[in-house]
Amino acid sequence: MFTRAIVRKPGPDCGQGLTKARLGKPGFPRLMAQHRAYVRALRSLGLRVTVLPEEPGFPDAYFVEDTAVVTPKVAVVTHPGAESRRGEEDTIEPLLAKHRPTFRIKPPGTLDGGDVLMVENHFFIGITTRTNLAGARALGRHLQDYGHTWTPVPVSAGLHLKSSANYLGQGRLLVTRALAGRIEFADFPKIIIDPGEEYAANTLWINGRLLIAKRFPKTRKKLQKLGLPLIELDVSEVRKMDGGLTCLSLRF
Ligand code: CIR
Repeated sequence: MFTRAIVRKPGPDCGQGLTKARLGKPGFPRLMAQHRAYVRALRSLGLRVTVLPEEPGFPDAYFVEDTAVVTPKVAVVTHPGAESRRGEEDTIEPLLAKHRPTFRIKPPGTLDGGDVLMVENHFFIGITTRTNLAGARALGRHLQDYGHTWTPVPVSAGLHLKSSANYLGQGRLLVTRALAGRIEFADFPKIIIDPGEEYAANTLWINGRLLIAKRFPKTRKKLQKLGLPLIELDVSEVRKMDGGLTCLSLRF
């Protein structure tokens, strides 16, 4: 059960962040409107949302998910894989330390929160261009110390693990075809994304409800069949910077 979330406002320098999306620069007013709608959606689900101010000089800082991994028992602040993002985590650490015993990933380990998928007590940690094995092992040790289990998952498509795989509650996963056959996910009932809708894999499950990206009709239809209440949000501007629904918050 999540009760809180932390988000950060995007800044006017949002177009200077990292991206491989080739969808053009985000429109700042539209991005802000989408961000506000996201915060409203989290609040409508009963979460207490802390909205941090923009962080000048860190155009990707509103993707707060990458700065930490928070479980019901422990928080681990990351050492982000992209050099331009290092430092974003410093303002997050004291906020989490109020709620959880808090640890940090140290170099040479690198880790982005977008690579960490929590499935009840188990954590899948994507090994990507942002998260290395040393970072995954360091996180894994902290998780184990608090009674969690974990497995690494090599990821070759998409930016992060959660760009391609997310939790739907009740032991179910939503995955792209690229990850559907992975042995690590073999024991889970899966909904597999249709080719062309890969972006829609980034859904956000919160307390039995699911936030999904607008304009992915095939995925929406599949998810509707689960009987999960869906909340559709427009994240077109977030997508231009390679971000999605999970990236915009830390939930705990
Ligand atoms: C980056 O490349 O780091 C940002 N532009 C996007 C980060 C998205 N974060 C996430 O998926 N957790």
